[in-house]
Amino acid sequence: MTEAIDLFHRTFPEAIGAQAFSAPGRVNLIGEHTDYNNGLVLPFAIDARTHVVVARNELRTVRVVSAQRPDEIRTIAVDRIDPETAGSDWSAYVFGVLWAFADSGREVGGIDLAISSTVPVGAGLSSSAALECAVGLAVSTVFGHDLSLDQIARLAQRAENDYVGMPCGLMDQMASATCEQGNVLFFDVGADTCENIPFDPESDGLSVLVIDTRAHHSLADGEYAKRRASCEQAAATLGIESLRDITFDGLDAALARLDDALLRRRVRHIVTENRRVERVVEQLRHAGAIAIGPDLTASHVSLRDDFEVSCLELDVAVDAALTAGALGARMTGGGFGGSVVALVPHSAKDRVSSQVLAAFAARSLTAPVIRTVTPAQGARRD
Ligand code: GAF
Repeated sequence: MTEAIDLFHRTFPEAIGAQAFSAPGRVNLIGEHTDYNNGLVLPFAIDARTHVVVARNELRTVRVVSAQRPDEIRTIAVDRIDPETAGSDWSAYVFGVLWAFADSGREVGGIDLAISSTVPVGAGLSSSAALECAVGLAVSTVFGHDLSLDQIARLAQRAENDYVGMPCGLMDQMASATCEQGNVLFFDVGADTCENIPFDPESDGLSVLVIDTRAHHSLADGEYAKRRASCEQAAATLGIESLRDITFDGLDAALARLDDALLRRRVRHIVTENRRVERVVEQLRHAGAIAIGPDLTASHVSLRDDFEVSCLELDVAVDAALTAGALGARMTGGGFGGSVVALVPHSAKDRVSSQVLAAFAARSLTAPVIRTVTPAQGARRD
């Protein structure tokens, strides 16, 4: 936060009345690629955050600077923010949020912003949602809209879908905006309900490790959109609104009605993944985190074999973590690179870390970054 405050005052020395906001990255415990199928997800916020310091200006212009590139101020006139001319760099996530406010009939004006972040970019930990939600809360507050965090999440998703051009679901923005410390967020997208479920692996003698493989594949490169299109095609073929409408017991009958083997695999992942989320939620309620490992690992196998969104680095990390004593491990986020989440007994933590590092070194892969994470607070005014 101090970095963003200093950057703001250095860059915009004439500004008065600056305010600070932040929003976190997220790890998804389970429920992958289910959000845009009206399904179930179970993310939690992590204590890596994007900080934004803002003040209104009288120039009817948006000016934004980032600690990563402190000498470049990105500027755009408020009335010229238009998806047709949106660039593809980080400032699009900021301008896109202002566009989403304006496009939904909410008045915005000139604003100066300074940004700094500890959410790693390209690690599958939702750095873009953290930026959008921090900016969304800031814009809502300084222009007097006082939207709920849920509304901010939806505007942030709108920015990403329609301004940046990434057809994501709502999970990441909902997690970054609304998660609560000490809880996972059970978000049923189709029913549009959110429930906080206490998640305290430490009390079960467990840690959650996030292994950032540093294989940074962009979700905007088309594979994510292809997965989404396949799911929509399967739903259309089956004559249903979304794959959420297929129950676990109805899976075999649905698969029998699909000729295309690829679509069958995609559908099987979504339906079994929703089932795994339900089971993990039940386990967290009744048996604690100690019981959820097998479903985490089964989720990875399904994402690897049926949804085909894993990659060598993710598989190596999962396999090494399990061999070294993790109770469960899976890729988290969109895939094609990014991070693995592993549930690890305290006694095996050092062994898991060193064996994952050794497995990467043995294959001459870039060394991963391994962090312990705990469920943190969503977007807030600081
Ligand atoms: C990305 C998307 F942004 C999310 O909406 C979600 O679909 C996820 O991939 C996969 O579960 O993070």
